[in-house]
Amino acid sequence: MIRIADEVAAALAAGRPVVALESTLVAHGLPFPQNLETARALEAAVRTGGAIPATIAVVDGEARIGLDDATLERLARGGREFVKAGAADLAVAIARGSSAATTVSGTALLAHRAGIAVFATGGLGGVHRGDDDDVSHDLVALAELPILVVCAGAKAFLDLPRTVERLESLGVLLLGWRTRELPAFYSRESGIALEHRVDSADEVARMLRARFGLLGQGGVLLACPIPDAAAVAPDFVADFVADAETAAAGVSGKARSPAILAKLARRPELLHANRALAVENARVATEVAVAYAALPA
Ligand code: PSU
Ligand code: MN
Repeated sequence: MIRIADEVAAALAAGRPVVALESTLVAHGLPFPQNLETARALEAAVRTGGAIPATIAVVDGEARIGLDDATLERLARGGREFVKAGAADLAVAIARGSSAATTVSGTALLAHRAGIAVFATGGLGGVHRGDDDDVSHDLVALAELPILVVCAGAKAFLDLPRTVERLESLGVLLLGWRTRELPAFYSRESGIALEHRVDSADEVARMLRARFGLLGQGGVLLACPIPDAAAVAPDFVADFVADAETAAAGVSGKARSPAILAKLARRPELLHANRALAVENARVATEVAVAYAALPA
């Protein structure tokens, strides 16, 4: 059973804008208490922009679309209680009555099942460096589901050129928000050129309608650069990523990204940047959700 919070259900029924938010970023991407503060800031950014936030997680076996503040706090404090679940893992938590934080793939699937088309996160999963076989399910899920994911590109410690190639092979539409360069999570620049720059939320909304309606296609990725004030210089990031990767050398599979992020979050400027980019993505996603809901039928 999918349990949709009253406020979210009412908005969906009335065709008002809703923005999905994910829970792995909260439970496994940022340390407590900054994770709770960020989760609340993401919801606040969506409300300020005129939409209803729907943070998604599996709680005691129930797929939940929209969490109350007490549950958000339980998620943020939860540590191991909320296992990291991609789309493939959701059934395990649901069948066992356990709890799970949902990744981009898990969140996108549940958002889609609930009828939500716009979703904001921090950074997408992708192809890990040095291991072309370690590819996040995020990419495939995005290709299959008619959903918009707004993110600051893929996370900085991934192989960005290979991630972009993979998105292209999968047929994901990759758009740059007011940029022709793929953002690199903590930094605004990656050196990777994007074919499609978009400048208005309305333009993105019309692309979504063409993809999801007329063409019957899957996901769109809107890559949104971190705000200037919080951005970190690429060489500075590169040094810390190298250290974090060394520290996480023995960690593979699902635990790998959280282990690297945990190490990176010890640098105050990177922790601050991660929060700032996630909030910016929520803000931009809200603009698009509002424009999408306002499109004439
Ligand atoms: N963005 C962040 N922090 C995160 C994530 C995104 O700022 O922790 C999460 C998302 O849930 C994404 C996951 O789906 O990291 C990717 O994990 P992996 O590389 O194991 O696929
Ligand atoms: Mn992985």
